[in-house]
Parts: sequence; C-alpha cells; structure tokens
Amino acid sequence: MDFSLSEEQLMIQQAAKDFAQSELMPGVIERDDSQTFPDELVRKMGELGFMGMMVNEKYGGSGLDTQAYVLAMEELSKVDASASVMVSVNNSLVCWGLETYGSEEQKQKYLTRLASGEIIGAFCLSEPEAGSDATSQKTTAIDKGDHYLLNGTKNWITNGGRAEVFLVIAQTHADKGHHGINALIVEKGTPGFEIGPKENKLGIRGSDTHSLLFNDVIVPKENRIGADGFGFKFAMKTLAGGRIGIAAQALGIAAGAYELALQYSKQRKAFGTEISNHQAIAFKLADMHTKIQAARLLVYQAASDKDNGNDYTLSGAMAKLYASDVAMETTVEAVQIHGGNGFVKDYHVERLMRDAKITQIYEGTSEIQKIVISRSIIKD
Ligand code: COS
Repeated sequence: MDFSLSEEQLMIQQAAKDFAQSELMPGVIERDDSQTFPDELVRKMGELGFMGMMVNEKYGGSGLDTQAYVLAMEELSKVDASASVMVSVNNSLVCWGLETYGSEEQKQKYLTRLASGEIIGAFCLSEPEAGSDATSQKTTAIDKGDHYLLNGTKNWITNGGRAEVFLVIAQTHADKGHHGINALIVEKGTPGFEIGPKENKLGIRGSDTHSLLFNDVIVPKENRIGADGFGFKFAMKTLAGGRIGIAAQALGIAAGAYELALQYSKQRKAFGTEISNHQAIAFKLADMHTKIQAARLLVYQAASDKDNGNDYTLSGAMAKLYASDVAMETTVEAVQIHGGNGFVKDYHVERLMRDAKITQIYEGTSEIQKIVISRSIIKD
C-alpha cells in the first residue's frame, strides 16, 4: 500500500489549508454563535474548485480524484466543519450522484452549475420516521403520466435553506417496497415546496439545516434519476461514497483539535514547566496522534478503493465508524488538555467537540456502519 501523495494532491491539500486559515478561520466563532454561513464564502470555495472536486471538467468540475477530495476535506474540517459539510454534501452526494446516474440533459442543466459552485445542492433521504430505516419512506411520488406528484416531509436537510437543487427520495410503488422508490430532482421555488424552519443545533451550527415540506409538488418525469424504482439503490450507492467524505471530515475535526492541544501544551505552564512535559498530558497526545493516523489510513484506504474501482462500501463504513469515534474522543481530550480555557469559545476546541458528535450520526449512524460492516464480513 503506497499512500504517497502526488504533486497535484499536495497542491490541493495546501490550497485547502491556506483557504481554511485565511478565509474560514476569521469569523468561525461568530458564525457558530449566530448559526450563519456567508454565501460569499461558498462562492469563494466554488471559485477554488472545492464544490465539484471529482466532477469531470467537461461538466464544470475540477476533475480530481477521491484522494484529493479527502485531503481538502481534512484541511477545511480542521477549522470549520460547517463549511466542510456543505462541501461534502455538494460533492459526494449531489454532484457524484448526478454525474454517475443522471441523464446527459440533467448533467447539462444541473451538474454544471452545481460543480462550479454557482449553486449548491441538497440530498433528501431522512424523514421524521425514516432515518436509519431508510427503506420506510413515507414521502410519496405518485406517477401521474408525464409527472410525479410529490407529498411528504424531509428532515435535517443540510443546505436546506440555500440549495437550488434537491435530490429527493420518495416512494412511488408502495407494493414494491424499496424497489418502488425513486430519486427526483426538485428545484427550489417549485409550487407546493416549502422550506421549514432552520434547526438550532448542538454543532456544525454554521451549516444550514432545515426540514422540507412537499405538498402536491409537480415534478416532471424527466427529473427522475435512473430507471423507475432505482431510487433506493441510488441513495445507498451515493451514501457509500458520502461516508468517505464524512470520515474525512471527522478526521479533520480530530486533527484540528489535536494540533491546537499540542500547541497549547507546549505554551501553557503548570508546576514550573510546560504541561507537555507532564506525562499525563504527553500520553494523551501520544494516544491522539496514533488514533488520528490510524483513522487517516482508513480514510485513504477507502478513497483509494473508490479511485481504483474497487468496492468501497466496507472500507468507507469502517473509515467513518473509526474516524468519527476518534473525532469524538480526541476533541474531548483536547478540551481536557486546555482545562478551563477549553471550556470557553475563544480556544476553538469546545466547538470542535460539539461538531464531532454529528459525524457519529449523519450519513448513517455508527450503529448503521456496524450493520454494513458486519453484513459485509459475514457474507464473505
Ligand atoms: N450499494 C448498493 N446497494 C445497496 C447498498 C449499497 N451500499 N446497501 C444496500 N443496498 C441494497 C441492497 O442490495 C438491497 O437491494 P436488493 O433488495 O435489490 O438486493 C436494498 O438496498 C435494501 O438493502 P437491505 O435489504 O440491506 O435493507 P435494510 O433495510 O436491511 O438496511 C441499511 C439497509 C441499514 C444498510 C440502509 O437502510 C442504510 O444505509 N440506512 C442508513 C441510511 C442513512 O445513511 N441515513 C442517513 C440519511 S442521510 S444524512
């Protein structure tokens, strides 16, 4: 296994690091407080090519591989996980899903604008009663000949209030179970489509999370992605890649907190010396560093599987499961190393600790990842 990075990958990593430090760091605490993320920063990420990193250049993307994408995700997430979740959803769920399974017309109409960051997208699977149990979709898309009539509610949708394009999973043929589910492209502003109130969240507070309400929304047939009944497979295939993005986000949150804790421990003095000289702190740093590197290798393995055309459902689930646990553990330890300062906002680690929690929940909880992993190893 050789994970040495190419010139291009190193360049992307540096560009993401520079952007995170110069553009995301200023105001990150205030954005968390006020629960806002400026459109201006999304536009800049689009200009730098971060919104459609893996999309072919002919559709306005950057034409990069998954490895470059996870490197960028790690760097952005070290500073601002609210920004990186927007990047992750737009790249892995929306753009990848459209490029891989969309028709040429759909790609021309939607993907080109999404990949360049001109507009952003949202992926709408979760419902009030269908999060982990994703086959139990209550949202319906009834076949009316030349269009679908969409009714239902979607919950906790990232980019919900800002997206222009929504990929909505809904049940068309209830008698066929998950084989009767479709994925539809719904545009913002379509009559009957309402954006619900913004969620007031524990973490990633700068990201824009809403419920969505569909009331007799007419969606043209040409907006269905893939064949009739392909929607559940579409969601599963797309989420398998999405989980690599979230694993990289978790890795970044962990690494960001660790870097802050290391730096702090070399400055803060107690009992006459820098606290990094106390074994209680040094051993914490050793554990954090080791676990972060193990998480990084799992993320790189999953990215490499995707880039090399191997199955990445298992490696992506393992990367997400492990990296999100490491994010949680590491950020808690980073707060501990900072002591009282860790508990106040100015030192960033309390925010990273709050942000870490969602990585164990969205795009499949840790328990769902264990279902995916255990089924995969038992069947082999
Ligand atoms: N790639 C392709 N197809 C997949 C797949 C994958 N990674 N995972 C499952 N499928 C397919 C199965 O092959 C099966 O198709 P067939 O019936 O044609 O064989 C179908 O999907 C249903 O799978 P299964 O029978 O395993 O369904 P279950 O209800 O037992 O659960 C899990 C499947 C739990 C893995 C799925 O519901 C899941 O991932 N849930 C979490 C969803 C999620 O991430 N929610 C968060 C929302 S996004 S923030």
